[in-house]
Amino acid sequence: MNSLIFTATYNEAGNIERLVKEIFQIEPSVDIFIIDDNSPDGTGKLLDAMSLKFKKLKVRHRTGKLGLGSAHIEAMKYAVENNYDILITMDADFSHDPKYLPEMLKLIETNDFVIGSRYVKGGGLGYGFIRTAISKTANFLARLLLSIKLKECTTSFRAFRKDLLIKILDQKISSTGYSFFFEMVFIVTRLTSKVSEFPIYFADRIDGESKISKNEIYRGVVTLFKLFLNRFNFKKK
Ligand SMILES: Nc1nc2c(ncn2[C@@H]2O[C@H](COP(=O)(O)OP(=O)(O)OP(=O)(O)O)[C@@H](O)[C@H]2O)c(=O)[nH]1
Ligand SMILES: [Mg+2]
Repeated sequence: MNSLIFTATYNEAGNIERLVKEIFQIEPSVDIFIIDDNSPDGTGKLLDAMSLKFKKLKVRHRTGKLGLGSAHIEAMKYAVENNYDILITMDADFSHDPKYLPEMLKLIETNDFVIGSRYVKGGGLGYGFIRTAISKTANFLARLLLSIKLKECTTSFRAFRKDLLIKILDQKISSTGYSFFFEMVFIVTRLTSKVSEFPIYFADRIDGESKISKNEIYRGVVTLFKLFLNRFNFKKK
């Protein structure tokens, strides 16, 4: 099976080279696709230089910070257009450890969707008190209001099979920012029951700063309530 690993970058110059090297070390058979949103710290230039060395690394540049959700939708389209069987998405800051990739690739053989979970037995996270509380509250509300059975619905360490990606891209997806991640779990769990979560330890970022803004949190709450109001009308296309 040919697999694509995707990550989005915005100011990840301190992480991205090491991440690409580690992924290729752990899973030499995969390709990597990265979308950089014209990072002011030069991540894009670094990626261009790296893609000359690593032929299995493909880089797409966008003109500015167009949002994390929209980058993930582009990655889904890219995976389908280029005929990959599997797409795995992850953050570029080492919160998602590449050591979990072999387990994910194994689990996706028998599932349509796999998510690395901080909230199942054996999982955990390295955030401080406040961010842990925000993350737990967001997951609790999303699960409750959208009746999602998975314990994790916000982190982006995920694997998708191609057939599911095709179905997902047929649906209406309204988020462009961080709320994309729970909206996607909402959509996925309505499209298939072959989903699996496995425990991961989510470390705080190794280098650089957080990009999540108060505005994103506000937009997340609005999206959650919109999806809640629409959930009984969800129709598969
Ligand atoms: N291309 C692109 N990448 C983004 C954008 N926003 C965030 N990212 C990347 O998406 C991933 C997740 O963003 P993070 O800032 O790590 O979000 P977080 O994990 O919630 O917060 P911290 O780990 O505390 O920084 C990282 O690889 C970022 O570089 C964006 O607008 N465009
Ligand atoms: Mg992060």
